[in-house]
Amino acid sequence: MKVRNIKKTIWLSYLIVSVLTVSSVAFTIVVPRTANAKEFPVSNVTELINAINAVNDETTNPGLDTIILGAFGTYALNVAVDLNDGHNGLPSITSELTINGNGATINRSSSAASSFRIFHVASGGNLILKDLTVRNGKTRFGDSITLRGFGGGILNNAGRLKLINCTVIGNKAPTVGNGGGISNEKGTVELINSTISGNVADWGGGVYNSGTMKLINCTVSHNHAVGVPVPCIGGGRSAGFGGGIVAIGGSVELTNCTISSNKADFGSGCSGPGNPVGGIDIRGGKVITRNTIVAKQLKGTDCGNNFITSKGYNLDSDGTCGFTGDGDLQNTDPQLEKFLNVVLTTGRGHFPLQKNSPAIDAGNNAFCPINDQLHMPRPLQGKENSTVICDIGAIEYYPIVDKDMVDLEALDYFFSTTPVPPYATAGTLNITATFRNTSGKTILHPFFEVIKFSHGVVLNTVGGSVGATLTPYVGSDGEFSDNESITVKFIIGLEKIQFLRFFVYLRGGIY
Ligand SMILES: [Ca+2]
Ligand SMILES: [Ca+2]
Ligand SMILES: [Ca+2]
Repeated sequence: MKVRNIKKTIWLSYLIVSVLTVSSVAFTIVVPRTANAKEFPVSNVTELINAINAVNDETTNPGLDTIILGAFGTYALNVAVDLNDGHNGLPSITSELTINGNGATINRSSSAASSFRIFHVASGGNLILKDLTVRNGKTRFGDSITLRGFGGGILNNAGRLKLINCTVIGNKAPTVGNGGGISNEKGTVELINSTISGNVADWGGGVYNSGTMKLINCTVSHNHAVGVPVPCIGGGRSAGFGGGIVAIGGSVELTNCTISSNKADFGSGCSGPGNPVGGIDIRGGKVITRNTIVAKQLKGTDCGNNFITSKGYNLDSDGTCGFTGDGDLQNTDPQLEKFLNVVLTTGRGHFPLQKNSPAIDAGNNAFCPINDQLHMPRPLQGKENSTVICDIGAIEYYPIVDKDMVDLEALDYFFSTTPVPPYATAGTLNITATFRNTSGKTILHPFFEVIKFSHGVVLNTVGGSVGATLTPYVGSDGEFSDNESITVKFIIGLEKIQFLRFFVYLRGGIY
C-alpha cells in the first residue's frame, strides 16, 4: 500500500526470535436469561445445531430466542444437516431467532467434502444476525436452476432476515445459482452496517432479490457474476447478471451504501448479447437509492437494463444509473481509497474516501443515519469552508490530523506469547502510546486507524472489543481539546514471529 499524507505516524520494527508453542484458547460468554426469551450460549458446532433445533421447537421454546456464540470463535461446518431448498450446513430457521455472533465466524470448513450453504430461512422464520461473519458457503453443483442453487451464504425463502454488523464473504452459488452471498426469494431482508464482499454467483454475485430488501450503511464489493461455462446454442452466454446486486422483482432500497469493485463477465442472454453489469443489474422491480455510491466496478457498468429510482444525492462513475435527481452526481469518480478489509471486526470492510473525494459533504442530512458503517458519528464537516453535511456512501470522511498538531509524548510496548486464535496465532504486540494535542484547535470525534503492514493482524481492544479503529477517551466533552493528552492501547496480533511494521492515523474533525 502506498502511504500518502501520513500525518501522525508510529513506526515500529519488532523482531522476536523465540520459538513458541501454539495452543488454543476458547471463549464462552454466558449472559443471564430473561423471562420472555431463552438464551443459548454455545461454543461449538454441535451445540449451535442443537440450539437452533431447540429454538425452532415452538412447543418447548415459544417465541423469540437468542443464541450467543463464543467471542471471535470459528464454527466450521463439515456436512449438510438440512435439505430445505438444497443443502444447508445448519438447520433451517423456522422460528424467531437472534444470533449474537460476538465477532465469530460461521463457515463451511475448507476441508468439507461436499457443498452446502450456511443459513436457510424458511417462510415463517425470522433470523437476526449480529456481529457475525458468514463465509465460504457454496450451493451444490446440480442443485442449480431451482431454489436449491440460490444463496451461497444465506437463502431467505419468503421469511425475514436482518444482518447488523455482519460480513458475508467468500460464498458461492455457482452454475446458474443466484445470490452468491445472499438470495432473497420473495421475503424481507435488511442489511445494516454490513459488508457483502468476495461472493460469486451466476446472477447477483453479492445479492439476489425478488422480495423486499433494504441496505443501510453497507459496502458491497468484489463480488462476481460469472457466466455459464458452456455457451448457448447459437452463441452468447445465458447469464452472469449483476456483479454486486441483481434485482428481479420487488424492491431494493439503499441508503448511504457503497457498491464498488464488483464485476460481471457476460450479462448476455442466449437470445443475444448484452452489456455486463458489474454493480446493480435491474431486471425487474425497483431499486431506490439515497446518499449512495455505485461506482468504479472492476468489470461491467455501474447499473444496467433499467435505471435506479433516485431519491437524490447519489453518485455513479459511468452515468448508467440514471442519477438525475437532486444532488445526484453522474460520471463522477468518487475517489475511493483501496478496500480496507477489517478482519476481526465484522461488518467493517469498507472503502475510505480520499481527501478530495466529491462524495464528501455532498449527501443529504435528511437521509443519513446518525452513524456511518464504522459507527462513527455523522454528519461531520469534511472540508474546509464547508458545512456540516453527510457524505455520500457508507463512510463519513474524517480528515487525517496533521502530524504537527499532535505530539507523541510516550510510547511503550511488550510482546505477549499468548495466542489469540484464529488470527493472532503467534501472540500479540501490546503498545501504549500517549498523545498531546498541541494544535491550538479542537479535534472532534477523534479515532485511530491502524493500517496493517507485513504479517500483523490488527487487534485493537477497547473495553474488550476488537477492531481496526480505536476511539480514545477524550473526556466527557467528547473532544480532543488543545493541550489535552490521551493514552491509547493498540494490540496487534501476529500470525508469525517476524518483523512487524504498522502505521497509525489519527482522524477527526479539525475545522
Ligand atoms: Ca422459539
Ligand atoms: Ca461530511
Ligand atoms: Ca476533552
